[in-house]
Amino acid sequence: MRHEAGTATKTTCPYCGVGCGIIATPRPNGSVSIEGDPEHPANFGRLCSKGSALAETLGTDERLLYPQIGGRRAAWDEALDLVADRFSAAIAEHGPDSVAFYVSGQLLTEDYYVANKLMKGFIGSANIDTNSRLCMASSVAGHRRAFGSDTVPGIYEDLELADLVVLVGSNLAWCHPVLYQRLAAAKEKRPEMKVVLIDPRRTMTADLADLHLAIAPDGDGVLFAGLLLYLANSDAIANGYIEQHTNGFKQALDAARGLDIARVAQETGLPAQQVEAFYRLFAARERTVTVYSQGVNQSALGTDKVNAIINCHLATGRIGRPGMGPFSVTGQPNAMGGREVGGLANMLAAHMDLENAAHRALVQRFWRSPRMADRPGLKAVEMFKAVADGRIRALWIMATNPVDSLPDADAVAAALRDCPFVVVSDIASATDTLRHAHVTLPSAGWGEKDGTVTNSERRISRQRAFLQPPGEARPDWWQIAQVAQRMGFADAFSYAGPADIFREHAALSACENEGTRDFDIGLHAGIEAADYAMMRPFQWPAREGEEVSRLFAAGGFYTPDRRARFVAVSPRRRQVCDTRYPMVLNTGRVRDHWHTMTRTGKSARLSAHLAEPYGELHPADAQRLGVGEAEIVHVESPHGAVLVRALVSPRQQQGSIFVPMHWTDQFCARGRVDALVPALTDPVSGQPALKNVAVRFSRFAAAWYGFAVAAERPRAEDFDYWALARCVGGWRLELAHGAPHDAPEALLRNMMASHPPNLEFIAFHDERRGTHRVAAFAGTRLLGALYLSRTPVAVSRGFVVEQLARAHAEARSRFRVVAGRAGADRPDPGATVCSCFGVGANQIAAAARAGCNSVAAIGEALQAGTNCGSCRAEIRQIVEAARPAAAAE
Ligand SMILES: Nc1nc2c(c(=O)[nH]1)N[C@H]1C(S)=C(S)[C@@H](COP(=O)(O)OP(=O)(O)OC[C@H]3O[C@@H](n4cnc5c(=O)[nH]c(N)nc54)[C@H](O)[C@@H]3O)O[C@H]1N2
Ligand SMILES: Nc1nc2c(c(=O)[nH]1)N[C@H]1C(S)=C(S)[C@@H](COP(=O)(O)OP(=O)(O)OC[C@H]3O[C@@H](n4cnc5c(=O)[nH]c(N)nc54)[C@H](O)[C@@H]3O)O[C@H]1N2
Ligand code: SF4
Ligand SMILES: [Mo]
Repeated sequence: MRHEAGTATKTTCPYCGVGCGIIATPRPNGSVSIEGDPEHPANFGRLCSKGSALAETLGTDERLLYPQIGGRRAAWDEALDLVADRFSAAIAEHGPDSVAFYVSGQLLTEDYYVANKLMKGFIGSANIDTNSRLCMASSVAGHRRAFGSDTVPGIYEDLELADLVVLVGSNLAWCHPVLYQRLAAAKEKRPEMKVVLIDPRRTMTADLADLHLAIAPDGDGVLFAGLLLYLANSDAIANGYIEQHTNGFKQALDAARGLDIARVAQETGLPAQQVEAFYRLFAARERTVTVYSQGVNQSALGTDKVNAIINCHLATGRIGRPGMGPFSVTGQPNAMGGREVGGLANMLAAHMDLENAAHRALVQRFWRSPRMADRPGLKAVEMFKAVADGRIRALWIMATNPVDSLPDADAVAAALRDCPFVVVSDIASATDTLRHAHVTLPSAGWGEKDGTVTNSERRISRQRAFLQPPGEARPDWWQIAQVAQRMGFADAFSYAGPADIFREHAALSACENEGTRDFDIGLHAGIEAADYAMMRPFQWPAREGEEVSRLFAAGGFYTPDRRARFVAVSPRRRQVCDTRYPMVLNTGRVRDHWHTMTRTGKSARLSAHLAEPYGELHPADAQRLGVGEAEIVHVESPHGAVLVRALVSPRQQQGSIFVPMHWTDQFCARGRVDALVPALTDPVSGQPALKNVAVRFSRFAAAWYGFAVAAERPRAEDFDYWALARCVGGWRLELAHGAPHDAPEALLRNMMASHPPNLEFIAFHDERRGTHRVAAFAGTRLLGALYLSRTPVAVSRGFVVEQLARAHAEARSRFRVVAGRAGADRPDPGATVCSCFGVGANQIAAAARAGCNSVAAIGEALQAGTNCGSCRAEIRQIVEAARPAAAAE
């Protein structure tokens, strides 16, 4: 369905697993208005910075528009025929296990369902795995070990109803911002509610925490096993629940033996009083929710960590009741949907088990398929090893960017380079993975395609189209179905649209279910296209005549005896460092970017918050290695290296360096952090350990540093360090280089994409100090400016960036550009904090010094923090830092 300008469409955000409802309204001028949907039960109208900026990412520049074969434009028919032929040929010659699909939690459920059906039921291999392996696999495995099914028992409201919320390895403020805001609002209403944060770093989420445990990397298993022991000796223990609904309590307790508070403190690097304070809080508060995310999952001990947490909830019977439960928050918008359709190599469709012969028979009957995979396929990391050693001869990658996001990422690139046939379906025209594609398929993106996604609380919502796909882009489900038809499976893949697929998926979930499987959306098994179009968000299970929002309060687990299983985890902490690689590399996310930045990198607003790859390290480590603030550091492991900006901060633990996962070869010289990460996985879940990597770092000896802006994308590839970001009116560029530079004017000229005849340079040189500033104007327009210095360049980025969009008729205004500073009449706004209103740190600090002594007061004075609210924690920090200064004035 296509909409006229002015028609509002209800849809769901394509970023994180909170799954916020959005109202999108195309405007007559071609832009789109994006608002939170006040009726959506995930967000009730709120949106975070990324959701609010969605309109800025919808432009058709940098989009794939046509299929390509070997880099030349091809017709859809030719490309699809080729994919089908090459897959069929590989299967005929080397068997079904010689081909693979690597898919994504960013596919819609309908896309995912079709991909899984083709691979498992028609090709007859289980070689379909997903980037959710890097994301949720340990939670899935932990759920299945404990509950017998991959079930998230609780709902978002539980975070608001709880008396204690424990956040483990979750930077909720930046990664699930709307859920964080719901929690923050609930805590403001009920200040007696407590929040504990368990994270080696003091993240912005600590802003809300009454207690922050800066745990040693991978210490969580020990902490929660010790908690189990503590709970067993407290009033919190729920003997009735344990007896009636669980097995294995005694063994779990035995495994934790000896973990008294002193031992736990020693193993986790935490002060004993902190451990005790946490244990006491947990024991005393029945309404407890433990939220966990990648600090738990992305570990070689990930599944054990998950079960150590779940054990504590089972032992206290705090599960499935209001305000209680273990809560794995999912990362991607459809991580849950992918699990529901069986998109992981070790699962079948509709939460059925690949290892279960009855389940296999049921699904095969339902699909009327010629064959059925009967053993688990290759999990992501193994899959790429199999690509490397030639076992996989044809690979189709959809909606993920493995050359950046898989561990040992340089080896992944090499494997793709050598693979005989690689197909990539994406929306972006240039990614590090697309470089290796033999066939490139242009997908319809968010706002252009229809389907469903499931959020962290099991809520299924519609994504709806409100724009025409650009060029010849087509939805992913269509691409897969077309290939399936051409491989000879026309009957089973002749879907007219996503409604057809959803209906089939719903019917399979209910097929011979009768309450034996958790995932059941039988209520929608007969849904018509018109009802699908109108479908409102709902939670599963959704059976006829039954409403369930939470599970397991009264047992009813999906194990054979319907009892939950305690898992006897033998807790240990994983220490990875040695004398050669003495530092821990920790990786993760920043507030305003999404993964490999193919979408958020298009937004100037989102790129302003953090504009380059950085390594956050403790002042003591920086000093020890002679690294100054804002210098460049070289971080390396035996697998690879990156160059990142040093961000010296006491929020970071000593001995550890944090590098975000977002920067790729498209945006910087050497920032692909997964090149450093070994391909080491959790033995149960196969999830890679992305957060605890042994590295060393050293200062990069820069001969000079540079900062530049340019109206057109500048050339930067010649420099050792470069990082490119969008800004209003063009691009901004950070530089550093080991060898001396050429004449600054020549340098700037070389970087600039075009050179109109009226180009005019104005420069300032201080040879003695090594400071150079050059600006290039064409008429009144600034086309480029470059600032060079022997130390990190100190011009006002905010000011310089703004000059691209201004007219410079007067000499004075041109000289200011060269100076890189506003006049005294216009103070430097400082680094962007509030991306919605473009308010900088200096402005906030000035307002705080002038008497705005709360986040609310800053909001009234500057608007900062009053739209999406994602920056409120940062504002509070600045206000607090300004307090003593204000008092002294
Ligand atoms: N802004 C933004 N939001 C996102 C995304 C994004 O790209 N950008 N991506 C989405 C996706 S797919 C995901 S999976 C989620 C991830 O959401 P989160 O898991 O919240 O995010 P991360 O930054 O990956 O990691 C969380 C924290 O784990 C901590 N950590 C590291 N090691 C340990 C440890 O041993 N123990 C403990 N307790 N903590 C540890 C890190 O310091 C980090 O602060 O975010 C989603 N939301
Ligand atoms: N070191 C380290 N590595 C990590 C992590 C970490 O914390 N640390 N986190 C891991 C986690 S949790 C995750 S989820 C992954 C994420 O890593 P990736 O999945 O590799 O990252 P994305 O940038 O989200 O890639 C999505 C791709 O799909 C494209 N795309 C967008 N919409 C569509 C569509 O509708 N159809 C198609 N076909 N393509 C589309 C985008 O342009 C982009 O190229 O990274 C993992 N890697
Ligand atoms: S919290 Fe932000 S990124 Fe996540 S779904 Fe909501 S608006 Fe989108
Ligand atoms: Mo993720």
